[in-house]
Amino acid sequence: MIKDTIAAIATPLGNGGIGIIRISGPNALSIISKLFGTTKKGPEDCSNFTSHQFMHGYIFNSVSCMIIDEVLMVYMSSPRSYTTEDVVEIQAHSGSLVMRTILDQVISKGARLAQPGEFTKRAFLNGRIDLTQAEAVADIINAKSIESLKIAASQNIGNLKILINKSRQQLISFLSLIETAIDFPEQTHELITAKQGLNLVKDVLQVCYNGIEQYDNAHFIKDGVKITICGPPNVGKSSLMNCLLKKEKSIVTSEPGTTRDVIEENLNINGIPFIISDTAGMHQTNDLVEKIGIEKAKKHIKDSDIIIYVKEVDSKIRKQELSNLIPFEKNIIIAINKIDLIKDIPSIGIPKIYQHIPFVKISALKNQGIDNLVKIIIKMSMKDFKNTSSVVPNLRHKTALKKAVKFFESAKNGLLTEIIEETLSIDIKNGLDCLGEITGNTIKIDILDNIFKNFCIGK
Ligand SMILES: Nc1nc2c(ncn2[C@@H]2O[C@H](COP(=O)(O)OP(=O)(O)O)[C@@H](O)[C@H]2O)c(=O)[nH]1
Ligand SMILES: [Mg+2]
Repeated sequence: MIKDTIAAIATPLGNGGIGIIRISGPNALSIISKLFGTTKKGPEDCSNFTSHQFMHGYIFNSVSCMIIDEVLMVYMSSPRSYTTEDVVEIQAHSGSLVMRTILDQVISKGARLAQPGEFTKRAFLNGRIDLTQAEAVADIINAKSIESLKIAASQNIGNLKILINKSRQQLISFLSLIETAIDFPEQTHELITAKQGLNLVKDVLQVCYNGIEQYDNAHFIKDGVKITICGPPNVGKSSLMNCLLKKEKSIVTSEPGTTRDVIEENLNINGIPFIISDTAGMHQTNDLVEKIGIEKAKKHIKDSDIIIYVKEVDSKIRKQELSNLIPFEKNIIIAINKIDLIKDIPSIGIPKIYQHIPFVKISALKNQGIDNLVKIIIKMSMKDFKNTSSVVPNLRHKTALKKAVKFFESAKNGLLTEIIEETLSIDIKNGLDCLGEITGNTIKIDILDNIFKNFCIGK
């Protein structure tokens, strides 16, 4: 059980109006009593302070009694706090030195420096929120578009938890009937009817399938659509990257082989977050650094959702040219660049096998045709998107749902043929465990650590 008291600076370090130091645990109040006073005389006993009420006062150096800062301090008594433990928050002036000095004082009085996400982890372990809500906290902090914020907020108030828990509760009741039937075969046989069970399992399966579909259709709103710009050297890939970003991110020169490493940047178009990557030009080379760059580019192409293949206006696309890209079954757009160089643009020579691929004529230098390119990108991103629900599972949830489906499909088949209570019970139990992984009811400790290690300190 958690018994130590943790502390951290909860706001970004740097100069600002207010910075918050957060303390959580059984000793929060006794620690603050050694450091905080409402008068300039020195620290005082805070144990009779009213919970959830801001107190104006000072933080003192506990040894010299020198005032470190004038602050507002709030004490939130257990269980009405973020972690459900006793929590103290100190609002000080935000400067790195003053914040660190106060934190040092708090730690010298017995608190331990919190690990990333540890406050939220405690909120989860203490049962105030489930795992989907804890994950949503990180999603809210990392949200890069209004749509992703909406999804994160919906998950944070428990919409995914409610959905999963409803199925779990129904399955647990059903499971107890099956177990009774196993223990008392004569007496309770009529308790389970195959129809009853079948309807329930079908409903749960529907919830799982909907969740998986919703992930496939809408996860990009949370995770971002990955776009990779690729093509031969010197065709204007980096120029296109800069044009889309509206800033000079990638180095552009007339020298082939300028871009060697993958350059990545976030971009928000119409509320959709994109992660755009500029890559090294694909060609045969003996330059070691360029070779590594090309390998990295290939890996990026594999991981991306949309590929923009850039080509110069006066060169034809060869029959085999895109053969390396097609197998990845990504959305491809051909961007014919440098149209400003040619007055009468010839009809673009695209081999028959590539004619299903949309193409767009652009000039990255003169910012021509970029609007059309952006329209195609948005259309591709939104292709399968039906915003029917604000509940969008993440990849971890989807993996658990897929595992659950296997067990529930097996349970369904059992119910359709001949009920063998023992097998049915195992399938339902295993399926329940998978659903419990989502909410955190049945989660392994290493997975839990992995989730929280991506949080920031102080959250
Ligand atoms: N005329 C013209 N030149 C361009 C255009 N786009 C890029 N360039 C030039 O082509 C050269 C190579 O561009 P860069 O973006 O570095 O190509 P990359 O090697 O594919 O990344 C540079 O001299 C650019 O100024 C364009 O639309 N029109
Ligand atoms: Mg380049």
